Amino acid sequence: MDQRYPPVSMFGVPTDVGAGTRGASMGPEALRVAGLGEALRARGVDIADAGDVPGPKNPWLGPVDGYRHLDQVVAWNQGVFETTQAILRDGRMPVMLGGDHCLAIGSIAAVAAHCRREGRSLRVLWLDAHTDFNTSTITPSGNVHGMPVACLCGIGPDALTRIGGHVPAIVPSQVRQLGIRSVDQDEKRLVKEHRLDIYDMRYIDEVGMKRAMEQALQGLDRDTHLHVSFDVDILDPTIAPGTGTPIPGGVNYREAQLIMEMIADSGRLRSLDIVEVNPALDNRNATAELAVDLVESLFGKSTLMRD
Ligand code: HAR
Ligand code: MN
Ligand code: MN
Ligand code: MN
Repeated sequence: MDQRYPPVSMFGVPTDVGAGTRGASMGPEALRVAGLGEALRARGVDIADAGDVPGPKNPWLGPVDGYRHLDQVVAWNQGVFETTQAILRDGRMPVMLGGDHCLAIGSIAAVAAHCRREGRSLRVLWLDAHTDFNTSTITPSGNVHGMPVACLCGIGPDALTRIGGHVPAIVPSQVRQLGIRSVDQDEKRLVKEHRLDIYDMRYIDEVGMKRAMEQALQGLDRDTHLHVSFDVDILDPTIAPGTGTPIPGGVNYREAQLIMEMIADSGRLRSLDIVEVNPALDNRNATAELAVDLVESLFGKSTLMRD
């Protein structure tokens, strides 16, 4: 077994209650069918599949007080929180298979609580086309997958901000966001106000992915727990069409590989979300297969001559 990585437990969260398009609920099976477990096992990673977290069905209703399906979003996130916490307590690395991105509230709240208990610093690398920093008053949609970063930073409904017990679960200075190219008007004001560290596509075009990633990973030390929240819509829709809110101008295949390889090289990866894979919109599971390919690189598979 590969000693560079702690043993891994992946688990599915088959829901799209936080999304504006149905289908991300099928993401966990798509990632399994694409061979995620087998690919990591072949790399020498000790990986177990803990099955799926249960939760309520998607009632598919409009917003109430600025949120769609808040009760269901809370129920799913409580399940994610408990499962993530149990995996961390076992000394294993949680890999959450979403599901839409609202589920990162539960996973990151559990990771933050774990780091607080162990006195370790936490860095969150948010790979996404979107900043996901909306609130009930500024959201254009009411979809909670547009709000998880704000909730984790203490801005949101009590039922979500308090999931991990400590409010806020994290502070903006622990977060780096990469690949950003779609931010709503008021959301833009809010991320600036809270000084989020954002490496948007314009910045990546200008300085290059290598430099952007060096900056995003700057300041990690031996004790840092690195959480990667991988929203597949960071990828360009031409290579990753299977996602609910595709935005043109995303990262290409080589850039995506470099992101993953540089994270692997840091040696600090300790938890992971893979979210927003929507098989109903995909082309023969291409997006799930690409996600698996990239996660192999995240676990140290170099695509060129460095193995
Ligand atoms: N900003 C938009 C909204 O809040 C779209 C959010 C889409 N979010 C995701 N996750 N797909 O990043 O409605
Ligand atoms: Mn630990
Ligand atoms: Mn997202
Ligand atoms: Mn997104």
